[in-house]
Amino acid sequence: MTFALNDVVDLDRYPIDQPDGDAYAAVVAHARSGLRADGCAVIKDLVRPEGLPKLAAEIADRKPTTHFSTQVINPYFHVSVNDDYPDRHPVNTFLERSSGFIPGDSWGDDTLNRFLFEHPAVCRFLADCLEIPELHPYADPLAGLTSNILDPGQQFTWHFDTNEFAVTVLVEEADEGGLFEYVPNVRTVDDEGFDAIQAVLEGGRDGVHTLDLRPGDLQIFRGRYSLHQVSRVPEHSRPRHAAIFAYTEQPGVIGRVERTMQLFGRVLPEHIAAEEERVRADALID
Ligand SMILES: O=C(O)CCC(=O)C(=O)O
Ligand SMILES: [Fe+2]
Repeated sequence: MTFALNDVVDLDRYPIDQPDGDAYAAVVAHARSGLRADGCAVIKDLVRPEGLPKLAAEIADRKPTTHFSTQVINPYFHVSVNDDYPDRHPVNTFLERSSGFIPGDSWGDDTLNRFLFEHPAVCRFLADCLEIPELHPYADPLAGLTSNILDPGQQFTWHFDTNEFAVTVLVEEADEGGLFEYVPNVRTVDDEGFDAIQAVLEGGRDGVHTLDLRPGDLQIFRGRYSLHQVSRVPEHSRPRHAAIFAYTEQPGVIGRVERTMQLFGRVLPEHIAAEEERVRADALID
């Protein structure tokens, strides 16, 4: 099966394959202003309506391969108490993350989701939005292309990402809940912002933005500095499905064993090899 970019991206409205054009410059300027202001940009209806059912069907077909793991985590994905900090502190505040991920190795090369994720024009466009020279699909075989699944009753609680940025296409929305919420730049490189974070973890709404994301919208998000969550999908709602595209500025990056186990419940030989490579690079005697 071969695809054309226009099958999935609304190139009439967003000609992301024509980087020299005025329309391209306009959408990049829109994304940059959002990213500069609060680390978040939304391109409404980037996916054309005809492409959406195909993305949705691919996710539904692979849903049985979702790795669900209910964990009680702090915003840094840790699960155990740290006695160096007080009880009432973000490091020692643990909330439920009960969503799951469809892993990267569930998607064949012939899927529209992968086609969109890896398309060179999409990578070029995203790099321009993010004001970086280039970006590459994250080479991690499990964490590169995923789908985040929130079934009824589930939530993805407040956290920071380890990646500098993430790209999401909402594919199926919940009838209620399942909202992406974030606190822009609640921490910076030199300020952890613990007090503001703790207030949000305790239910405070100061500084919380709720995104109006609809199926077909593309979101670019800098999740390392902005605390964020996907709110709980109630039991009576349909599930929420999002395609998540991870990229890196350098080619060939592979995730760490520990985080991979946490998110996917397993690792592949590539992860082990990359870990050994790291050890070798750091230690002088081989
Ligand atoms: O599903 C989403 O919209 C984003 C989920 C998220 O924050 C993550 O995967 O780190
Ligand atoms: Fe996240």
